[in-house]
Amino acid sequence: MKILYSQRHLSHVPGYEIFNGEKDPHSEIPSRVENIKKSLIVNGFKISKLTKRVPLRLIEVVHDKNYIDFIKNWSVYSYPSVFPYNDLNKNKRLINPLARLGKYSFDLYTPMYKGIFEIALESSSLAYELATDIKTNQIKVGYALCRPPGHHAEKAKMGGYCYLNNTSIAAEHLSRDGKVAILDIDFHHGNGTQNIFYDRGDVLTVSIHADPNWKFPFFTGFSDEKGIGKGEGKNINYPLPKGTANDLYQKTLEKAVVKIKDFKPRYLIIAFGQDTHKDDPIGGFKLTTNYFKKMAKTINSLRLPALIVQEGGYNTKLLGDNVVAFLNGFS
Ligand code: SP5
Ligand code: ZN
Repeated sequence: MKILYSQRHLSHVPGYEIFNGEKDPHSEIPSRVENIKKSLIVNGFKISKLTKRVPLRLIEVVHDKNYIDFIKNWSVYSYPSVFPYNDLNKNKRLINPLARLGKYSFDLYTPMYKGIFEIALESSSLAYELATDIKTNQIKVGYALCRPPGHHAEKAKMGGYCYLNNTSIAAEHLSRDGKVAILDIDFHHGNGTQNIFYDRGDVLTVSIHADPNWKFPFFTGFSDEKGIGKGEGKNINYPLPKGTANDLYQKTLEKAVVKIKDFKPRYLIIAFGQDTHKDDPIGGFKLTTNYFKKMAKTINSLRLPALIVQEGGYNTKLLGDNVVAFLNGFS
């Protein structure tokens, strides 16, 4: 198993998130990835350094060109204050920075500042390099220690601590060689990944997550969102209730694995968050560390070349143990 890390994320320190009009401490902090890295080393995993840069033209297939330019050129530390209230000027080039910030965001958890584009790009590059190694048959399994995370970032909107959709960028890259299945096991619905591949028949998106009637991202993740056009039937959501424990999660995961097997993909990408753990501060499921190992075994019964992409998970003390349990179950 090849594991990729870059220290570039250390300079990404969001000051706070805004909840109900108040500043809250930000959950998406550097010690998340640092804790995972430490545990991996202690447990004998080797960590490799990034050597490739994701090409801009690949990002431009996944994300809207104007959205990319907006992130690239932003200059001050900012949170949105207004959001579009109708679609009337959806295609107009809005020039007011407040309008642009609202247009390209969907929450107040994801600050913008100068330099975030290069940091997000480095995070995507980790997933990209491993996807390339999988394409060229150099590895069977890779784990990208991405930060910032990506699965909430839509074609043209950031949110949920995500700017560029690392998982989707890797999926787009792999999809040139054959069908790709994405299994999203972060606690939250992978709305960005769903949005990006919603009309695609060659990329299956499956997400197991907290019921949106209960948790973020609130507006998507319902089971009747099944894809459109060629993508019809190729988006599958499994919303689960508050307090979901190992048993119900396992039953759901087994169903998801059958769907992936039926799709007959060439590659598997796992959007992996540890916020499903029982002691996660912003989750609400009850999965145990031991269960992370069984989860991985169940997924790996597919025996597909697999890219594991780091997404959420906020109990910085336990992230490492949960990742180690999962990777041990995989190899
Ligand atoms: C990648 C990922 O896991 N993103 C998750 C984004 C969800 N953020 C919602 C956090 C809300 C927590 N703040 C509630 C504070 C109550 N005082
Ligand atoms: Zn999450």
